[in-house]
Amino acid sequence: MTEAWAPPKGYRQLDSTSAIEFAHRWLVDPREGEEIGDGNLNLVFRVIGAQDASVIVKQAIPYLRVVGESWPLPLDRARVEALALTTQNEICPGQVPHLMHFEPSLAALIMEDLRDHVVLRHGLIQGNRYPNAPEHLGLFCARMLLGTSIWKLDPRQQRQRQAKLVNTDLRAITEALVYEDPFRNAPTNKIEHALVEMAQELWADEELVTAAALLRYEFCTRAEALVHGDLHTGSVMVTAEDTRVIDPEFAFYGPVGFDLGVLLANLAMAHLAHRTQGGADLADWLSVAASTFWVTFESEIGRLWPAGQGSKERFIRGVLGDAARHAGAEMIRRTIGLAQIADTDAIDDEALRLRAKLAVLQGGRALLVGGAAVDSLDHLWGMATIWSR
Ligand code: SR1
Ligand code: MG
Repeated sequence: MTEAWAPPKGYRQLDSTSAIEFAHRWLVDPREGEEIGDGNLNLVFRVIGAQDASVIVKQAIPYLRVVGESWPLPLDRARVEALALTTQNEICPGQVPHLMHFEPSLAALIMEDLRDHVVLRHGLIQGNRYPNAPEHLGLFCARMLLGTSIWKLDPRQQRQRQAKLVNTDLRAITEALVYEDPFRNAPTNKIEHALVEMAQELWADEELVTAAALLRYEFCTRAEALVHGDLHTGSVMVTAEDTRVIDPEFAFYGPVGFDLGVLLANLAMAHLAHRTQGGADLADWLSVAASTFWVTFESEIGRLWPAGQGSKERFIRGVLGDAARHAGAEMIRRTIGLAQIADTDAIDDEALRLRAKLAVLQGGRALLVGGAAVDSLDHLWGMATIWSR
C-alpha cells in the first residue's frame, strides 16, 4: 500500500451483536450471531433467525487478520468480492454462494450460508472423497475463464470490466507471498528448522529463482480473464453432491493458468500428504480427481469454444504449461512461505511431516522449472508427484 488510506466514514468493525442488526433486512427475526471465520483476512459471522434460517455476514477489516494491525490492508477487497461474486453468479449460477447484499460503508457482504457444506481441504484431510467435486470444478473453471476472456467478450467490454477489478493490494500480497518471498530469505517466510537447508538450496538455485521472477512478471501483466485469484481447496465448499467456490476477494483479470495451477497444486499437496502417511487409497482418488478435473475443463472449453476459431488446442496446451508453473510456485510457497496449509503442516509425526513437505518442495521445483514443457495432465501430475516415482 503506497498511499495514506483510511476506512470510509461510518465504517465500524462488526461483532456478533451488530452483525445480527446488520442482517435484519435479509433474515426473519435474526437472533443469534457467531463469528466463525478462520481465514487470514476477514471477519465472518453466521447469523441465525426464525426457523433456523441463516445468512453469512462477511466483513473486511482494515488490516491482515492473520498478522494484525501492523499489516494495514484497505477494504476494497469487499467490493471486489461482491463484483466477482455477481459475475460468477451470472456465468456459473449454483456453483458459488448467492449474494444478497453488499454494504460499501461497512465493507460487508451478506450471502447464502452453506451450512450443510464443509471446506474441501478439511474434508480431504479427514480422508473423505467428494465424487462430484472434480467435475464441478472443471466446469466452473472452463465457464469462468473462457466466459470472461476475449474469446467470449468484446475486448473493449473486457477492458471496462478489468478497470473495475484492479485489486491492487490483494494482488500485491500474491506477488510477494507466491512469487518473491519464498524464493529469497524473507522475514515473512515460515520454515521448519529441518527444512532450512533445503530452503537455502532453493534460494541458491538460479534456474528456479529466475523461473519464479518470470512467472511473477506474467502474473502482473497477463490480463486474460477474470480469475478467482485464490482457488485452493480452502476456497471450495462441498457436500457429497454439491460444490461451491467461495471467497473471490483476490479476483482480478489475470492469467488463466493461475487458477488452474493453484487448484492442481492443492490437489497434489493433498495427494502427497496422504501418500506419505500411508493413505494410498485417498492419494489414488486425488490423482483421478485431478485428471477428471482437467478432462472436464478441456471438454467444456471445447463445447464453449467460439465457432470458426481453430486455435483451441494451442490455447489449452499453453494454459496447461502455465498451470504447471503456477502450481510449482504454489507448492513451494505453501511449504516455506507465510501462508501454509494444514494438509502437510498438521501432520503430527515429525518425520512424516518433513517427508511430505520435502516431496511438495521437490514437486514444486520440478513444475516451476520444467512445467512449460508439459503436454498432458498426466505429465504435469508426474512432475508434481516426482518424489513418489
Ligand atoms: C496473508 S494472506 C495469506 C494468504 O491467504 C489467502 O487465502 C491467500 O492465499 C493469501 O496468499
Ligand atoms: Mg480466502
